[in-house]
Amino acid sequence: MTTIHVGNSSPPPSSPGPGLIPHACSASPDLFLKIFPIDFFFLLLFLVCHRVNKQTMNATTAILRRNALRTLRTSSAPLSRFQPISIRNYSASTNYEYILVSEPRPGVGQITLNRPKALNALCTPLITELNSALRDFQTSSTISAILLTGSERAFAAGADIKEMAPLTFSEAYQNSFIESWSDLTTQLKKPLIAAVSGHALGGGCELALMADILYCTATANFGQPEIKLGTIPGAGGSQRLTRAVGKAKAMELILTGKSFSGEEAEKWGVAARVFKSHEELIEGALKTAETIAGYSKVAVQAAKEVVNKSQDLGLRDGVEYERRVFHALFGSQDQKIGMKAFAEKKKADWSHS
Ligand code: CO8
Repeated sequence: MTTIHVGNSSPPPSSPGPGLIPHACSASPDLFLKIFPIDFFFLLLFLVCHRVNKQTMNATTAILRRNALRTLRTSSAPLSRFQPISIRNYSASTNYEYILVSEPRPGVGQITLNRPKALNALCTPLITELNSALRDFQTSSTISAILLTGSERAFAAGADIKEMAPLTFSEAYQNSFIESWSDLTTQLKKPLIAAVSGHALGGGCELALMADILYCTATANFGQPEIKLGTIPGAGGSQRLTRAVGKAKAMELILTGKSFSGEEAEKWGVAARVFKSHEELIEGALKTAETIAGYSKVAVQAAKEVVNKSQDLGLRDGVEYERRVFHALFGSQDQKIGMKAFAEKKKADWSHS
């Protein structure tokens, strides 16, 4: 696995453009050299002002850059609020405590939940890091598909119970506890594959259900055991699991807190595929991610968008929505490239536009 450097690497400007920091002493030194014989005092004054101004500007630029990086790493704001930022030349994995970030295959970004002592229990800092890594992959020009996984023993054993235990209603309500979790799926435009081995319970099960494609091992342990803790699923479990397995099964699972296996997950349509071992799971998920990364990014984004719309719209509106996006793709270069390549029996060389 190689560590990934994402985003553009344009250095910050060494000095701001005209008008950014207006100053009486910002005129060209040449001009002042011309008037040097006339008034030496003013030249001296200019040089002092110019130097002070430049130092101030450099310091300001450095502060802005530092603050931008800090914001990028800690914010849990929705993805939509994040525009590509030019200051993104850093190793994504070095500063994370609870996740590992890598690019195991061309075009594939991998996030591995890495809090082994707590079976990857989803504490707030872990979710903040996960959001940050997903945002980086979303804005990266080289990443086309994302793999999210945990360890062999646990994908994630739920939200961090010890963190939640003392939380009051007003704290949870006023701070919109876990609201940013759902941004992962609603804002991410690149395909997300969850590879689940071991426990995927409570919030862990919900996180896996947020992915676009779910793969698991036969022995994976899914469940919504919140009822045993005196609460209910809070990150979409009652909605996504019900859509996946139907009301009767979802009701039974959520009301009893009973677990279900990876094999059952595949049989019930929760998982797209099931694998015998952890190694096969990761390899299978990477292959799928690599296949997706080999297609036109425009078409992949559109495909994900229309499938997701089916979850929100009625059939008639959904079909109409799909047709609109289908029509729109005739405006893309990749539709021309793909169809021409087929007719000429060649491999398509996508432009991603
Ligand atoms: N939160 C915090 N710590 C956890 C969690 C968790 N969810 N799960 C496991 N751990 C910790 C244990 O406390 C233990 O720590 P320590 O060694 O310090 O005592 C360590 O992980 C290992 O766990 P076990 O010793 O219990 O390991 P076992 O192999 O015996 O059991 C189980 C594994 C079955 C997974 C067991 O740990 C378990 O039942 N965990 C709790 C599962 C659960 O109830 N999950 C649902 C949590 S509630 C939830 O997710 C609500 C979602 C609401 C929306 C999202 C909100 C953020």
